[in-house]
Amino acid sequence: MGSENVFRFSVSAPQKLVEEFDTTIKKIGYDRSKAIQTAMRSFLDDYKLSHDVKEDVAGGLVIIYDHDVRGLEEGLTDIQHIYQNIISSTTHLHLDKHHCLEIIAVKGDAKLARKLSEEIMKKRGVKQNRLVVTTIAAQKSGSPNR
Ligand code: NI
Repeated sequence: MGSENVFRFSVSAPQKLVEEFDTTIKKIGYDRSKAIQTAMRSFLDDYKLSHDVKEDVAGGLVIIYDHDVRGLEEGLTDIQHIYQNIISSTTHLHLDKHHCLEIIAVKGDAKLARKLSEEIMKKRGVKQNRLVVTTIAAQKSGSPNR
């Protein structure tokens, strides 16, 4: 680590986000550099798992969408029918009057899981979309004690 080159760079962000970020990292004793580095690493890990993996994966796609957007619910159901081969279940939570959260459990081809996620993200009214997966192979080679 000590021999690693360190670069400085500046980042623009909305004031509110920066304030919340600073308040939060203060609580856990991180400075901005450490917190940003941690966030960058976890972003890269997520990206690798959800984009670079070629074998089968298992996990979930968590989406939050605007309940009031006309046709969105039907559109999301249509997409899920197309990808039914990799979807094992869907759980729907009515968050408040205007927002729904859906957890779509996926198991199968990583490429299809990513495509499902991308198709959903394209829909107007989808506010958050997070695909969290692990490789099935990684579990097989994991600790035998579990
Ligand atoms: Ni709902």
